[in-house]
Order: sequence, then structure tokens, then C-alpha cells
Amino acid sequence: MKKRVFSGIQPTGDLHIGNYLGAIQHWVKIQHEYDCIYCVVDLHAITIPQDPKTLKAKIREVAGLLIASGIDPQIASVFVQSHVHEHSELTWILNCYIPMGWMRRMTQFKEKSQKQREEVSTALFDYPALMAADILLYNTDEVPVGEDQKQHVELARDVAQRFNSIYGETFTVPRAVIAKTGARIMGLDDPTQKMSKSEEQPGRAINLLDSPDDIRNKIMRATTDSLREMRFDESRPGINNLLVIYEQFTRQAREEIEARFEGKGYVDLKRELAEVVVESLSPVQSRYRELTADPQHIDILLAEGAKKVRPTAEKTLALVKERVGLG
Ligand code: ATP
Ligand code: LTN
Repeated sequence: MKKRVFSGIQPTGDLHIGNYLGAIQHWVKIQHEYDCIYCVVDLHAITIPQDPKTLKAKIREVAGLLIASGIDPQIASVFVQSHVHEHSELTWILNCYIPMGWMRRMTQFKEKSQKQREEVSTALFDYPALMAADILLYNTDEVPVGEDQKQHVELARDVAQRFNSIYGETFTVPRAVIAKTGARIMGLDDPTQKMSKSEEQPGRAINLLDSPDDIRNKIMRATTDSLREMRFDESRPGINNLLVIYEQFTRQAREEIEARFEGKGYVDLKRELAEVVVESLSPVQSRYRELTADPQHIDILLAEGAKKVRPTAEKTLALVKERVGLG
């Protein structure tokens, strides 16, 4: 039996090379080895205000880009969270077993709520419970995520263990798997900030659907330092970030890359990196255009994805309700 992998991505903006290098390329690689479920988490997206039309379009765009990046919907399951209502239902039940103290420790809520202050929704606070439900519905063994999500996966582990100790073996206890390099791609305009979908700074992120000229412009304008030496060095975040992106796309060894650019200027690195990124994204973009030529096609694939995963979600929820004594 293959191990079960579950991960999710929010349809809250344009997918960028940080998402691709930190998550999606890894998801593509493991799909043959594991039984993988990938979810477009639209219920998580509405924890902050969204425009309805844009949200609906983004759900399809994100799903299309996952498939265009190489996730094969015949092998892995790709579906939309709100298409399987068990996610919401299990969230409520899990809420009853998550002490407030655990939730209050979540650093992402602290960061995100500072930006919104009084407007912040109750659901943003409860975000980790929905994420725990996503993971626990499918007997998940491993959850590939970026560093920022580790604490949330740990909360899912804790609530699974707590529930199991009260009611007996019910949930598989999941663990987070964090990619070693490329796990944190930084903003091009400001390499001290992470490249992000929701931060609408022009020049921060290279989006997967950016035109070749946009990609070139953003890379040529990327912030670096005034030194000349081209070395992987985390104390020089700008140049380090460009080299990491180069490394991730070309799969060359660090020494090889440093040797290649020795004695050259930053402009040479930027020019070459821009071409590497343009060429790497080009097949993803053309597959995306093919996939979306028929607007119904993605909807059909997503309906099939939900149909594949629903029986497992139904079975888990029925067992949980039975254990708790509901109904
Ligand atoms: P937001 O800005 O809305 O928080 P995001 O761009 O951080 O969005 P998520 O939907 O939170 O993206 O994350 C999807 C996946 O991409 C996660 O596994 C996350 O860890 C990864 N990821 C996001 N940003 C980066 C980044 N800059 N570098 C590497 N991986 C990233
Ligand atoms: N919170 C995650 C997205 C997410 C997720 C999940 C990831 C929602 N549910 C379940 C792994 C497993 C994020 O913002 N990257």
C-alpha cells in the first residue's frame, strides 16, 4: 500500500515561482511514489475578503496550473475543498477538541491579523482547524508544505492524537515534510520578504503566467547588493535568492554555478537567469493554454477529482460521528 500524501493551495492570487519551486514541483515528483491528494482550498481563501467572480476564476486557474505543471489527474487526485462538504463538518467537530491555548500560539494568525486589525474574521483564527480537517479526513501520512505551515500540521497531529486517546484509534497521525532547498523563495524587489501571492507589490513575484518580457523586466530590476562576488551566501539575501532560483530551475550543483559566474557581473547572471526562467515556464504556459481552450474541461476534471476522494471523506466523518455519539 502506498503512503497517503495530502496538500493544499489557496486560490487567493497569482501562482508564482515560489509556489512552484517550494511546493508544486515537489508534488509532481512524488505523485508516482505516493497516493497523492491535492486540494484547492477555497474555504481557506474566504477567511479574508474575496471578490466572488475573481475567486471562482482563480479556483479554476490554480487547478489548471497544477495540472499544467505536471500533476496528472489520472494518477493524483485534484479537487476543490468546498466540493466535499465533509471538510466543513469535520472542522466543527475538531473545534470541540482544540483548546483555545493551542490556537493562540499560531504565529501565522498573529502576523495576518496584525494587518487587518478589527476586520479580522473568526474563521482566520480557526484556519488551522479547517486545515486539520483537510488532512485528517483522508488518513494522511505525510503533508508536504513550506516552513510557514509546519506549525499548522503539528496542530493537526496534536488534535488527531487527542481525539484518538479519548475515543480510540480513529485518525492517522500525519507528519509535515519540508523541502530542503527552495523552501523559501524571496521577493525580487525586497529579498527580505517572502515571495507571496497576496502581497501585491509589483516586481515582488514572478507569476507562472507572466509573459517573457515581464519575467525579464522583473529579474533585471531585482534588488541585489553593491558587492561583486557571486556566491551562495544567506547574509546577502538578494544575490543568494537569484542563485537559488537559478539552482532550482537548472538543477546544477552550487560549485558549478559559482564557477560559471566567477568574474562576471550581476547583469550577466540576471540575463541568463531570465532566459532560464522563461524557458522553464514556457511548457507550463502552453499546456495551460491547451487545457483552458475548452472552459468546461477543468470543471470536468475537478468533478472527477471530488468523486474520487469523497468516499474516503464520508467514511472518516461517519466514523468520527459514531465515536462522538452524534446523530
Ligand atoms: P499567501 O501570500 O496568500 O499566503 P502564498 O504565496 O504564501 O500565499 P500559499 O497558498 O500559502 O501561498 O502556499 C502554497 C504552497 O506554496 C505552500 O506549500 C507554501 O509553503 C508554498 N510557498 C508559498 N510561498 C513560497 C515561497 N516564497 N517560497 C517557497 N514556497 C512557498
Ligand atoms: N494553509 C496552507 C494551505 C492548506 C494546506 C491544507 C496545506 C490548506 N489545507 C492541508 C497542507 C494540508 C497554505 O496556506 N499553504
